[in-house]
Amino acid sequence: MSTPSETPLQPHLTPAQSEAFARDGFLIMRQLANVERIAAMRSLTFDHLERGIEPIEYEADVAYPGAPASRDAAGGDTARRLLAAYQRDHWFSEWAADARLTAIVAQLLNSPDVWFTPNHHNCVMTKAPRFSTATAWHRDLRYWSFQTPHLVNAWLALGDEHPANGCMRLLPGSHRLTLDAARFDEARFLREDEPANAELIASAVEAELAPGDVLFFDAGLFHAAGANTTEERKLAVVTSYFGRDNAPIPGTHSARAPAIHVREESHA
Ligand SMILES: O=C(O)CCC(=O)C(=O)O
Repeated sequence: MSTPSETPLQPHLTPAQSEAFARDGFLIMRQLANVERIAAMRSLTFDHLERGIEPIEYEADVAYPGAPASRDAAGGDTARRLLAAYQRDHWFSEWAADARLTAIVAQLLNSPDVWFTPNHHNCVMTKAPRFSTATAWHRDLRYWSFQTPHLVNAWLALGDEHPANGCMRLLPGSHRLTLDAARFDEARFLREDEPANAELIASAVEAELAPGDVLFFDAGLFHAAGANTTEERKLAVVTSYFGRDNAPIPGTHSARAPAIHVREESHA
């Protein structure tokens, strides 16, 4: 587990970190959340899973290859995500608006003001042993509707993440690419049988994380993840943000619930 201390309240990215994020589309910051916070969020997650507190997305709902065919099939009641994390408990809403977290997001978005969107991610990923499925290569932005593509996700590990339990896999620099429609399938995943994608997919890196580490990534970055082949659930809290240059397009899913202003210029 992480040490009891957290990083300073207003962490400043080094020029090298800012450049790495611009170039690669992701940045891992270690130990942003402390033991107490991680323990509280883990225990809430297990409690909500145990009590089946909705809204929950089940493996059967995503219908990825290998997923249980329906909620009634074996493993069909395996929770993949606890949705609406922000609304579940103060530990989650405080994390989404945390000063350290949003200070980093502000720098990555180059915006002194930061808004949290409750309409995307806003969840605890609960990748389970046995019935979890792999997630193919995609950009989160593919179904999001914003005025600009400038959004950043923050993926907080509530436990160790590594290839065996299905950690995130990333294609560095892929947020800057424009790709032909022929390289995608109908659900807008990158086609793995398409020779034109081979070199890109071969550039994948694994995001290994320890509890309290945060993977920040551009919502346009291609990423994927494997199934959990271990005996323990893998838990991560995922939140998404945009800055002053952006806003959800009215009338779309991205505008359904109002965005929450989690960082104001006066804090910058
Ligand atoms: O943990 C996973 O399977 C990846 C989830 C993911 O990529 C997403 O929700 O966008």
